[in-house]
Amino acid sequence: MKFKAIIFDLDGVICSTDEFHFLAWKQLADSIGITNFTRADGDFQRGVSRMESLEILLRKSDRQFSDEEKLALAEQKNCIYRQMLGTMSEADLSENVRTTLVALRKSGKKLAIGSSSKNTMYILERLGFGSFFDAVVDGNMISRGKPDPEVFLKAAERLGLPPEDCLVVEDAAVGVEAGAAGGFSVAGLGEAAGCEKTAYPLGTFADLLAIMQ
Ligand code: B16
Ligand code: MG
Repeated sequence: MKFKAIIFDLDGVICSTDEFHFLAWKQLADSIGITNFTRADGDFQRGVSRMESLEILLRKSDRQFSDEEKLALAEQKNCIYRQMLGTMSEADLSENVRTTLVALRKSGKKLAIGSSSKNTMYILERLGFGSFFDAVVDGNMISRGKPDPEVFLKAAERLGLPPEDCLVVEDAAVGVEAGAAGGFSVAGLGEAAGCEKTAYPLGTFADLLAIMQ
């Protein structure tokens, strides 16, 4: 048995909150006169922290913003995003993810979350998985965002396991970098499936069952 545990990224792996992120940033962009913020720009925000995501958006503006203004903009975006998260329910967890998580749990694997999001607990609660995971490490608990491995190293530490016993599952290139930098094997979904440092490209979330056998 190669891995004793899995550390999952949240946005883009367990759930599809990435669309809400894009729509909320787009709304913020429009409100400050940035009209050319696209989905392609949104893809660069995958996995990176809220403040770094804001910097990616502000590259499209001619204006300079003070640190105070930036904090206010990030807060404004988060309010819009939280309203969208409020519409989520257990029905928003795909059946594929739900049944795979339950099967992994039954097989005795330890399961953790390693997410950049400061809204992690709120999202897990909305999905009815607030107390499912053995460890949750999120954006509130780290001082360095992905591609730094801090979030995954902390999750492994909380599980009481070394990185080589844990598989990291990611959807973002920065997340794959973070996992590899921490000494983890990485499984990738979506764009992360094609990253050089991804050891296990996934066609679907359920492919994890074969890897973990
Ligand atoms: P928040 P993950 C990341 O979550 C998102 O992919 C990224 O788009 C977002 O900027 C970041 O969380 C921070 O989110 O504003 O909720 O703190 O993919 O690491 O689970
Ligand atoms: Mg992600």
